[in-house]
Amino acid sequence: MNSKTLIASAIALTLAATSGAAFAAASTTPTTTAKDPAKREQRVARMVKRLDTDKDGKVSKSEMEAAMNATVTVVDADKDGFLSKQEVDAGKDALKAYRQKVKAEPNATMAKPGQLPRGLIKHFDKIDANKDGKLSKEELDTVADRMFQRRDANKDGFITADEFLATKTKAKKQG
Ligand SMILES: [Ca+2]
Ligand SMILES: [Ca+2]
Ligand SMILES: [Ca+2]
Repeated sequence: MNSKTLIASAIALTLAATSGAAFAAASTTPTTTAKDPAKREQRVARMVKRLDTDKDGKVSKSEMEAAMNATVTVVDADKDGFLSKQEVDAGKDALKAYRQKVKAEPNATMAKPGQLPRGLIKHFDKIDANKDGKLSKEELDTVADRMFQRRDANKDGFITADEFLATKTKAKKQG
């Protein structure tokens, strides 16, 4: 536990207190929703842990890129170095299958891919800057870069769990 985690917990508690008995309900009933702040915090903590390969408690750009590359490698089914629309469509299943494979061989040095960015299908045509119908590494890097900048609220070149939480909350409210 570092101070940032503590601050995040404090914020979550404050939010729960101001929204009535939400916190009490969440801790006593087994039914949890996506809105449960404690649950979301756990999820973010797990994600940071997975991405944070040098274990300094925050996610650097190169750590983010490494995860992105691992994801792209799995999703790029025909291994031509580009992601077609079909590959992106099937990406979620491909990642799921891959994760099961990693689980089955815990000693193998396999990269741990993250999730496909949610907007990848929706914004496929926009991301495909040169309009050749597939996403190149460069095109994906541009997106990853933009994502990183947006999340790195204090612009120190690292994304902390707090910053991940902040962007997630904003995204939720829009939808
Ligand atoms: Ca790190
Ligand atoms: Ca491909
Ligand atoms: Ca392209």
